Amino acid sequence: MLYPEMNEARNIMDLGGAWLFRLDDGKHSEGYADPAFFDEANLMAVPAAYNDLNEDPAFRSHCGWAYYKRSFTIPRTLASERLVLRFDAVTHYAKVYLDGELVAEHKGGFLPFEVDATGKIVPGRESELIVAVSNRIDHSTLPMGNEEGTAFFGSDNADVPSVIAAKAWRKPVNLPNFDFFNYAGIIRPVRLYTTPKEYIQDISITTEVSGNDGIVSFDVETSVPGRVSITIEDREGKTVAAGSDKLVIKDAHLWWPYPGDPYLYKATVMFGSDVYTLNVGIRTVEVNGTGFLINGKPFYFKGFGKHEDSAIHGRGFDFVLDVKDISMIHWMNANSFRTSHYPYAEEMYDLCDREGIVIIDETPAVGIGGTSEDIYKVGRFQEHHRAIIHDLIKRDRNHPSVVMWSMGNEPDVVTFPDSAYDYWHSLYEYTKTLDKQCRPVTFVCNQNNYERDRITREMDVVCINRYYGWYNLSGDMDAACYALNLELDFWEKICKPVILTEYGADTLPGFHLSVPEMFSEEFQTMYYDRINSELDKRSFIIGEHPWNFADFSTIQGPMRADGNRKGLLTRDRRPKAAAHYFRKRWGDIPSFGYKET
Ligand code: BDP
Repeated sequence: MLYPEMNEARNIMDLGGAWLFRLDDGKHSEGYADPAFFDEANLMAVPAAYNDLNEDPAFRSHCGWAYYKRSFTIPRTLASERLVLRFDAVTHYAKVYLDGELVAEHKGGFLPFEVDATGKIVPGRESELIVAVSNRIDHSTLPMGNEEGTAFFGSDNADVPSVIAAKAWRKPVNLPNFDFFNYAGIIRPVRLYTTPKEYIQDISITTEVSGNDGIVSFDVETSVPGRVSITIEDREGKTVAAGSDKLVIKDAHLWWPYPGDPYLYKATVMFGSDVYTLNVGIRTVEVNGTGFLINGKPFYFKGFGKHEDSAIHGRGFDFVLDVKDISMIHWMNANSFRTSHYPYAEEMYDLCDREGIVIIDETPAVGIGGTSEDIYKVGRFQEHHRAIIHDLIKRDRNHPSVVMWSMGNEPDVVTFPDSAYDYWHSLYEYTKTLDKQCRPVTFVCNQNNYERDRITREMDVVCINRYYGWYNLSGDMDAACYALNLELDFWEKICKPVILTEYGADTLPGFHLSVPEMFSEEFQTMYYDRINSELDKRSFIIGEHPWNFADFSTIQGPMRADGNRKGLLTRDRRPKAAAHYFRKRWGDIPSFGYKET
């Protein structure tokens, strides 16, 4: 799906701002509020997560529907245009009503959807837009919520009669099977954009390198058959290639990750009176033995698992924060991150293309498990998971920064290993069919019985989250390193590239100790130094992603004091001591050829 663009053929109107908003009062049928319901409404910022924008505790703990409303009128001069209403992300389920008519329903909180509103929105006449949003999570949603009555961080004393009774008595609650706050609402921009009546529907590009030349193949979908013409300009604005599908750029500049030059060409696609421009980065990606090659050279991932998370905005789109995060990524001499645990706002991918930051692009399939039964049999998420992978690849396939797809994070793959194998194997094969650039495919596995887990080893790159020294062997870094090495001996025999996609320690900024114990800044630095020394001895380890880039909000519970504190940065992006440690370490580690033998 193409990102909305303003150019000589297309216009954009932003529908962000202060909308009317009300949490469901339990009296409305699933996902519809009549306009009178808004008589007692609050004001709500769009885009933003609604949870932290009101002091009524119901906003944070709400479970179910919430309603947004606004009116608008667009200029009469747009009468001859095609009008498209686009939502970049509504978390997790949306019903959209235009002047009382249901015009769209969308499941999944982190990918865009749009409605052709031509004829429904009449230029010069006021339109009323109501959006019903559900934040409900269960075994049919991704991320997944628990249905057996226990939140991620609470054992809830399963056989205590009074606790059982209280659980049955309380009003419905979301029980996330994942460790980040379930922020909800219209979290990304809402826009109306125009195209000519005959228009470019979609564009997919693939890039190859042949000798010194770059070959860029375009697959352009149009609303009606017709001739497409394409030109490519270099950074100076000079046309370097022209054609209709396969364009050759002589002596091409390749796109290189930071600190190399992330060179971008500008492609202009023309069809009738429609025009769409996009950045094109020419680079190759492949796995070879235990190497991950970008432009044929072995790349070393230095970076993080991240979240879209900040004070007040929650998970709401925040361009200022994204620019700051890119600056901090550069400051720490990192070159990559994983979009843990959901696709991020498209603006971030565009920044990464331009800044040379490499992305492992992850779906919101987090929390698959958490039940005593076989989740692959009792769950109702499978079709949805496929649809997400399909839409994710369609959205992000043209970004040179995206080098690998992650189908999900930490599913249960050991309780029912055969079901897990069948499920993930077929999803892997499906994902492979969708990407013409044939990027590597993976999923990220949790600390488990790696001998029993049959599927992680089948991924193109083995991505493992490990907390030796934190959740197990807590504080004992000698034992932690011993255990880590036993496991790494196992992975060495698998002969695949391995990335440590998560490892970390909760750390309270400003808590200092002379003897480094857990939660102190000294422990966090020592923990990373000890683990990294072991990673450095293994040539098949091709990346290190500490967990997490910054502290972030989670559900309340006995394991979390003011959220997850494993950030190298605080939630407001101030460095802890470990951030300085990594800045130095990564300054000394090249992006290419670090472990070349
Ligand atoms: C990992 C999860 C991540 C958590 C982290 C932790 O992938 O979402 O936040 O553990 O516990 O298992 O800090």
